[in-house]
Amino acid sequence: MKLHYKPGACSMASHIILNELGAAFELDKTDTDTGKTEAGESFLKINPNGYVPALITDDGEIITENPAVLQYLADQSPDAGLAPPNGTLARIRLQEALNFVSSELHKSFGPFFGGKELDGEARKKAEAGVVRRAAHIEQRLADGRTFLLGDTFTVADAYAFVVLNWAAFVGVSLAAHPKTQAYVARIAKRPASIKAMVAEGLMEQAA
Ligand SMILES: N[C@@H](CCC(=O)N[C@@H](CS)C(=O)NCC(=O)O)C(=O)O
Repeated sequence: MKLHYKPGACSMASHIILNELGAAFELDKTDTDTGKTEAGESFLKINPNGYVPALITDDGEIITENPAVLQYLADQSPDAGLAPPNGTLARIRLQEALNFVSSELHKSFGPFFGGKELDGEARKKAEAGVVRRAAHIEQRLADGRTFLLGDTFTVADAYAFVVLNWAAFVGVSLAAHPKTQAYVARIAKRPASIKAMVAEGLMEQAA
């Protein structure tokens, strides 16, 4: 398998899951600005939308869109338990969580990555948008559960972790949501997360 990624971007969720699974994979650091893969090919031929992640399977299929890529990966090794079995209510709950992360939480960061400096009212509004969506994560964790669906880590947690981690990067405080902060710190300590962050150049390898 080959994962087209950008350091620290949402594609890191799939990178973490590949590590969790101990799968054999290659990485291609793709430049979405120039539209070129690491090998210098046109990325638009792989994903006409021009964004990561894009996963090339061992059969040569191209899979895009975070919720689809993540579920595909989880289904390669069902025994790893990174997604509940298809056809169960638990799987629907996973899809509910993935869609929330994708279309609400992830998109709430859009204004910070729009290429324009945010100041004054625009910044306040953008910060409030992130904090409002993070409140939903806080509610999910209110009963003391470790992860979004309960006590088992799933692909939705990898995706939520990567997105929530952007808060620190763009300078949005999640102090109003202490359980969410602890959740992010917990997932950051997983060996699969550390390995992905080191490989993507976000942190140094511990001595
Ligand atoms: N709907 C897409 C969104 C993916 C996305 O937003 N990717 C960002 C990185 S987090 C990206 O590649 N942006 C570069 C661009 O759009 O040119 C998905 O869920 O996979």
